[in-house]
Amino acid sequence: RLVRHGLRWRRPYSSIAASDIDHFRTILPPHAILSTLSPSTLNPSELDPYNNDWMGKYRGRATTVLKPKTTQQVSDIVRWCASRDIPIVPQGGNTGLVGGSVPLRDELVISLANMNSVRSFDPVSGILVADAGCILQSLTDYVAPHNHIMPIDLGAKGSCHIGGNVATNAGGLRLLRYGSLHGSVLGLEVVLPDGTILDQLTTLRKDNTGYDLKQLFIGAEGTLGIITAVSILTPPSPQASNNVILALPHFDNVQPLYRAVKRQLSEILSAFEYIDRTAYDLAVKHGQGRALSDEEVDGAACFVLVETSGGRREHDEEKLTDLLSTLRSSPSLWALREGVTEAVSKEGKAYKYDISIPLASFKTVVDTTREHLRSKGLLGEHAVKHVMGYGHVGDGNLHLNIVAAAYTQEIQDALEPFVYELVGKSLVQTWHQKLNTYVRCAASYRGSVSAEHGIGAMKTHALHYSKDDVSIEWMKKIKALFDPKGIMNPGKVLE
Ligand code: FAD
Ligand code: 2HG
Ligand code: ZN
Repeated sequence: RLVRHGLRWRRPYSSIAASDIDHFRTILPPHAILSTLSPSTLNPSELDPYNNDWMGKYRGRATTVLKPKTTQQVSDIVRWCASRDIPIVPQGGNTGLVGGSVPLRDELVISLANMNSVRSFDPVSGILVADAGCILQSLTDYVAPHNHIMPIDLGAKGSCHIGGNVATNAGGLRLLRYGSLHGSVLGLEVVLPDGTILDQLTTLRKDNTGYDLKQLFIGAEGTLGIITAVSILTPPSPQASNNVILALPHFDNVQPLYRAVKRQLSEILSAFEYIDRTAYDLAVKHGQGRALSDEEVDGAACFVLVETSGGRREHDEEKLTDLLSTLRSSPSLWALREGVTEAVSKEGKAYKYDISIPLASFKTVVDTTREHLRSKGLLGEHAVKHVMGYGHVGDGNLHLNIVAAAYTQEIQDALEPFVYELVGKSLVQTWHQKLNTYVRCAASYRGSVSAEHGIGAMKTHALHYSKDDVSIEWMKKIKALFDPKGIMNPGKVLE
């Protein structure tokens, strides 16, 4: 019996059996195998951290989690799974926000958490080679005494893995300055879906020897293979860093401010982040960072956080002071911005739309979504509590968050495809006052339905809003080429 899989047919998946656990015992020590299958005495709740995502939105039914320590062990496990048609979910820190890191059914979870050693660091070139399971913060701490920083920073740094960052091509708070991981990742080691080890762990800055295969795994969300090690370029630590938060009376102030800031700060500008008033109030309510004084926030519609990173403190401060009449420098300003996601999760259940749209439309998209939910009667303490926007202005990336009392089908149906149609390139249906009827008009912002978090399980059905049929067909061909059995993170990225 065969089942349809993208462009081809494949054998149905197998569930893990006790005999598979016996085989895994020949590869891994007992403590690296967590399984509820007989004869184990493991309590199923011990697998909850691996089966549930960070938002509490997606829940898998994995019976078994394996925690290999070496690349060879990963390879041996994957080879066995390929021979048995056992589907696999690679898992890093499980901080992903699109349901990519947890099983949809009873897939095998391979956690990279035990692969957490630095393999090498060259303080001259700044090139770091690390196991995929190294936590981002631990790598930041590792390179700090050598006066280097990681080229990526994000609110989940205390839990997310460098392998997970690469697999999601995470953007974060430093992208404006250091660019995307497609630029700073120099090499990868990957276990392919048949168990073969692809060694592209080069530490070369330049290597134009044909197709750059590693790029395919950056942002593939574990659908093409398991990243086991990463070679990454770390920039020198800035000698001076300043940050300042600005309370703005109108959203219309953001765009001219961004232009002025870019012009006046030029090379020392390292971040320009946006938080609307609702997001700010929520971050303060849930104790993220230091609140500004009542006087400072009086009449503020939104806030921007500007960071400079440069070579000479006096020079940078002078530039900033020239630009701004009041300067407040404090690490807790970043805590406030980074803490919005956590505050949102403390407030309720979040529907997250991570979108690329023109900066000028940030507020319109938030307001339009709020009004849409209001028109459906869904705004209120027991349904949608808040609609807010924050994100990375410099990258044109808005995080539209809708915070509800609970995840419900009604809210979900109200939001999708509404938000995707607003953002993507399909037709939208709008009410035409004069004609007194609905009209279909060409949308909208031709934006991206996933700027930095990925597609995961959440947006497979929405991929076509940002990718045309030809692109999706070639993505499917690439997937089929690397993973003909479709065992690697099934149901993620591609339907
Ligand atoms: P996981 O969540 O475990 O996995 C994510 C995906 O990658 C899954 O599809 C998984 O299968 C795959 N994967 C994981 N490890 C591997 C591997 N070794 N090989 C192959 N595939 C793998 N994202 C941003 O882009 N910018 C932000 O600013 C940002 N801030 C965040 C703040 C908070 C508080 C939280 C909770 C999340 C944030 N995120 C952000 C989401 C972001 O995607 C993740 O935090 C991070 O990149 C995922 O890393 P992880 O190790 O937790 O991966
Ligand atoms: C951020 O920029 C993250 O803080 C998370 O990408 C965004 O919670 C979100 O929607
Ligand atoms: Zn973000």
